[in-house]
Amino acid sequence: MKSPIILHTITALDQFENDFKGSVFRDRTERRIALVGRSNVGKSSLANALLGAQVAKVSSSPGKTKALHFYDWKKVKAILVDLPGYGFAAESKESRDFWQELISAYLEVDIHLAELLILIDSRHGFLDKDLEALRYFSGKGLKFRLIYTKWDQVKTQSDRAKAEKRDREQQAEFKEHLTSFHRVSTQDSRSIQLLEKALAPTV
Ligand SMILES: Nc1nc2c(ncn2[C@@H]2O[C@H](COP(=O)(O)OP(=O)(O)O)[C@@H](O)[C@H]2O)c(=O)[nH]1
Ligand SMILES: [Mg+2]
Repeated sequence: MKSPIILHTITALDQFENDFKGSVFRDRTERRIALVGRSNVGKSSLANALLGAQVAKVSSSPGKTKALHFYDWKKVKAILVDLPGYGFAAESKESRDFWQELISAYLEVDIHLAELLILIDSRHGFLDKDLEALRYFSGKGLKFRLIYTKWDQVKTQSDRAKAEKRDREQQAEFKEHLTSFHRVSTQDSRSIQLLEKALAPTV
């Protein structure tokens, strides 16, 4: 049975117009909180941790299907949007173009987008694909939070200090667009709670 948390899925460009006008999103004025990141960065795992349910598929091999998944995140009165991932190793130009088309179609149509969370692997910091995406979103004038995932995998004090220094340096280019950053691990429920707190409604 389909979980009531799962609201909708979009996989094709021609879905946007009808779906956003139609019954799925009619009267759905909740804030949208969107997650985006490189394939395998831990997006589905974070979505599940935040939603408190195993609704997003977690896999060790990067999926090639590009889709937008919409989840009802009642606890913070929002709709969590799992945007398509980018940059898996064997990605073609067609696939990259399709990612941009899906994202730009979404940004155009969803007037309730309130939060953009860009996920970065704590072990690596910004990779080329992340920089491309960060420049794409800042070019659109969007603000975002950075979510450093898999923080449990950066184990020693010295590695953590190095990562923190690297992140500070890398963030400089985006300081006008960056509203906050968070280090999370699905193994550390406190880190998930802190992120949830930052995303809770302010009114
Ligand atoms: N150690 C650790 N592994 C994680 C964490 N988050 C995700 N993973 C693992 O990273 C892999 C990719 O996760 P997934 O959520 O499917 O990434 P997605 O492709 O971005 O949706 C899976 O094997 C997850 O179990 C984390 O916080 N810590
Ligand atoms: Mg995923």
